[in-house]
Amino acid sequence: MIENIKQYISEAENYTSDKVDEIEEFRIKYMSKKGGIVTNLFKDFRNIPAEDKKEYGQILNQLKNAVENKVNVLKSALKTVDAGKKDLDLTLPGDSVNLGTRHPISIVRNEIIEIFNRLGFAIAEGPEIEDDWHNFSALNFPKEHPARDMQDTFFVETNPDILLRTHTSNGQVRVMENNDPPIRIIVPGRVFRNEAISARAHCIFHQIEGLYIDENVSFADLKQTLLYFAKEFFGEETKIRLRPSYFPFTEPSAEVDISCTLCGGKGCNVCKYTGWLEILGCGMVDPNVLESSNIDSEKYTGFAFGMGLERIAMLKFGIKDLRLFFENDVRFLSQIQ
Ligand code: 2U9
Repeated sequence: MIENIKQYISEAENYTSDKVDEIEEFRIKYMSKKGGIVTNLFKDFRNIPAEDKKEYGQILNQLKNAVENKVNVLKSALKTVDAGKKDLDLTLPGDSVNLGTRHPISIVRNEIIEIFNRLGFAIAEGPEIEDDWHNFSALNFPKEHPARDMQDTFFVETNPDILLRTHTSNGQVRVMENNDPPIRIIVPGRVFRNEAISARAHCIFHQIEGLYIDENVSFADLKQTLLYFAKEFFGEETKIRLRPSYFPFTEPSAEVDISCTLCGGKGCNVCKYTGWLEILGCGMVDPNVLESSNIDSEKYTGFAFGMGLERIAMLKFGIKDLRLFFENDVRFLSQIQ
């Protein structure tokens, strides 16, 4: 009898299956209240001679534990396999991935580039670290001009000839030096000015400048190009207005306003009740600038314009503080698409 039970123990310990039905069958075979092997052996207990009862009882409990243990182990293995199968269910939708958004300055830059591309302007670029000639002298800045002061310009170490460009115009100068007209380019890029950081100014900002040089380029061409740009960028109903201004590199020069994007010109707190918003500066390229790059100013004329992208992006998206563009806070960036 004892030998039989030992046989059952070894059978139970060696049993294995990964199917629910089979494991249940195994449990019933041993543990069923009606006719289960373990149940029957417990019933036989009373017929066991008194001197054998202790050994019989112990070995029988061993069998019961072996069966129960085996059932538990196999069932929990099944649960793990089930969970594993769930992970592998290829019909489930995937985990969503947070896609980034373009930076508002990039959005505005790309849109402006596209508009001028449609007018035949190619993209050019210049270096951020520049010499005095390409940033100032070739652009008709007099030696004593305040824009050259230490206050406005970041110089590289103590060399007064090497500086961080204060505008992207160095790109146009380099194109003029290396190409004959007609020239029709826009130059996007980062520029640097030694200014205190505030809601309206930063020491690093972004510009797009344009340059068009050919025979017979006139102020009317400039006005029409900028009107086309304003309508494309701010909406068909947009009007422009030019006010006389001064830049060393253009003559005549003008500042350009658009009719207020919020109130359409009626007056509101965005346009400070003037109905107009300043968006860029422009002018006819000064003959001195053409001659500095060996372009015949008797034969060719040109217009140029420049705009700050932070300002345009603030107007387009209704952003009140320019510092937000430099913080890279996703709570801000993700709101602008
Ligand atoms: C060459 C000749 C002329 C580029 C120009 C402006 C007017 C202008 C400002 C707008 C806001 C700079 O970002 S800002 O502070 N720019 O008003 N820029 S005309 O004129 C050039 C450039 C290159 C060879």
